[in-house]
Amino acid sequence: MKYHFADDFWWGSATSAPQSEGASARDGKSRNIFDYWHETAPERFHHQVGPSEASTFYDNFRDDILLLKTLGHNTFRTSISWSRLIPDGDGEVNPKAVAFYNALIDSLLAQGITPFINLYHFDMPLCMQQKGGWESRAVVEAYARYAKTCFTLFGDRVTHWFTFNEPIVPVEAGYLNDLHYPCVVDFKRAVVVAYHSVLAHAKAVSHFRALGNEGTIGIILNLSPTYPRSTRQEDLLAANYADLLLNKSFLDPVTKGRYPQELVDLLKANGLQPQTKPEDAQLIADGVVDILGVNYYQPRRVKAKEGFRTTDRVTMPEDLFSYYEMPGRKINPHRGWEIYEKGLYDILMDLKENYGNIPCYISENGMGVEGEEAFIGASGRVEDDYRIDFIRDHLKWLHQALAEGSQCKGYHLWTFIDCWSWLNAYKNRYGLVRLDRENQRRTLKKSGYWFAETARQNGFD
Ligand code: BGP
Repeated sequence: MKYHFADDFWWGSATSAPQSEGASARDGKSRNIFDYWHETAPERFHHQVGPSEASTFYDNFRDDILLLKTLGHNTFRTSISWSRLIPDGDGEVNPKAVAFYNALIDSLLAQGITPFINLYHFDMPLCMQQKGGWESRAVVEAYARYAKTCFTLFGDRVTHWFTFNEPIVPVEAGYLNDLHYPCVVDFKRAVVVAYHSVLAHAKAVSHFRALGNEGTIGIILNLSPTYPRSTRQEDLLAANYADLLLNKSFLDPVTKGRYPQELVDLLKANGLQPQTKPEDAQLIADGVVDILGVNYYQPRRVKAKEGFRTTDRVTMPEDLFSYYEMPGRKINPHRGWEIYEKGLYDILMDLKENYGNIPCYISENGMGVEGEEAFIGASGRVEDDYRIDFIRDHLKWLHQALAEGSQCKGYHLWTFIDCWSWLNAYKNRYGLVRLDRENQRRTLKKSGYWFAETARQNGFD
C-alpha cells in the first residue's frame, strides 16, 4: 500500500455538543449564548434554525455510535456542554446530564471507540456571559471548577481530554468581527478575552494534573499558516503579525508556557496589554499540554495594509495586515474556501521544527458543501467524490510529514453526520453521513464507505 499509517493511528471524526445534541432546553440544560442569540436575533441568521434543531444526538447517540463503528472509527471527539452539566455555570451538577454523558462514554467504549472529550466549543452558558464571559476572572474560576468536575466524574474512563476548541474564534468572531454573540468590536477587550481563555485553559490543566488521572490533556487550535503575498518587507511583516495574533497568541503559551516577547511588546506599545496578576506567569508555564489538536481548513493569504507604517498606532488587527485572494488558488466550488492541502504539512513541519515536535493530531479537517442534494445518486446515496479527493489529498501531505518525523498521531474529519453550524445552520454539509432533516434519517455517503475502508486497512493506494 502506497500510503500506509501506523497500526495505532487514530481514525475518527469530530463534532461538538451544541452542534449535534439538540434537546437544548430539556432535562435541566440552561441556555448557552448560541441558544439565546438564535432566539433573540433570528433576523441575523436569515431566520435559519438554531441549535435546538441539531441532529438529535442526545436521543439517538446509541444508534449513532453503531454508525461510527460502521465507519471504521477507533476514536471520536465530541464536547461536554457546560450549560447542560452545570446549568447555573458555577453550582449544582445536573444528574440527568451526568447520566447522559456516562451513557455516551460507556457506549463508545463498548464499541472499542476511544472518546476524545473537549470541554468548551464556543458555548458559554448564558448566565456566565451575563457575568462578563471571558472578560471576567470569576468566569475563569467557574470554568476551572467545571473542568475539574468533568475530570472527577468521567476521568475513570476518559483518557483524552481537551480544554478548548479553537479559542481564537470567540476572540475574533465575538470581540473583533461582529460575527458571534456578544458582537463586540474592540481590540482591547478581545485581548482580555484571549488572555483569560489561556488562564482558564492553564487552570484546567493544573486540576487535571493534581487529580493524577490517567491520560493526556491537550487543547485544539485552528492553526492557519499565514503566507505573505510577496517577499516585500511590508508583506513579510504583515504575515508575521497575522501569525503572532492568530496562531502564536495561543500556540506559544500552551506549548512553551509563555507568550512570544514580540507579541507582548506589540500589545504594550499600543496600550493593549491585559491586566495580569503575579501568579499568572507560573500558571501559564504549568499549563503546557501533552498533546495538541490541530484544526486545518484553509490558509490565510496576507498582505500589508495599504500605506501602513510600523510607527502607526494600532487600534484593530486590520491595521497590521489584511487578506487577499491569491490568483490561481484552488477553490472549493461548493463553498468558496481555498483548498491548499500542503498547508497541513507546513503546520506539522512548523510544530516539528519550532515547537519541539510536540505530539499532535489533526482534530478537524473537512469540506463543507452547499446544495449537496444535487449529488444524490440513483441509489439515494450522496456521491461525494470531491470529499474523498479532499481527504485523500490532505492525508497524503500528512503522510509526507510523518515520513519526515512529525509526531502526528491521527486524523479526525469534520464531521460525522451533517451537523448544525453557528451561522449557516445546515447550509454547508460536511458529514460522512447525510442527515435528512425531514425524518432524521442517516445515510452513509460514498465518502463514508471510503473512510471506513481507509481506516480499516490503515491507508490507501
Ligand atoms: C470549525 C469549528 C466547527 C465547525 C467547522 C466548520 O471552526 O470548530 O465547530 O463548525 O469549523 O465551519 P462552518 O460550520 O462554519 O462551516
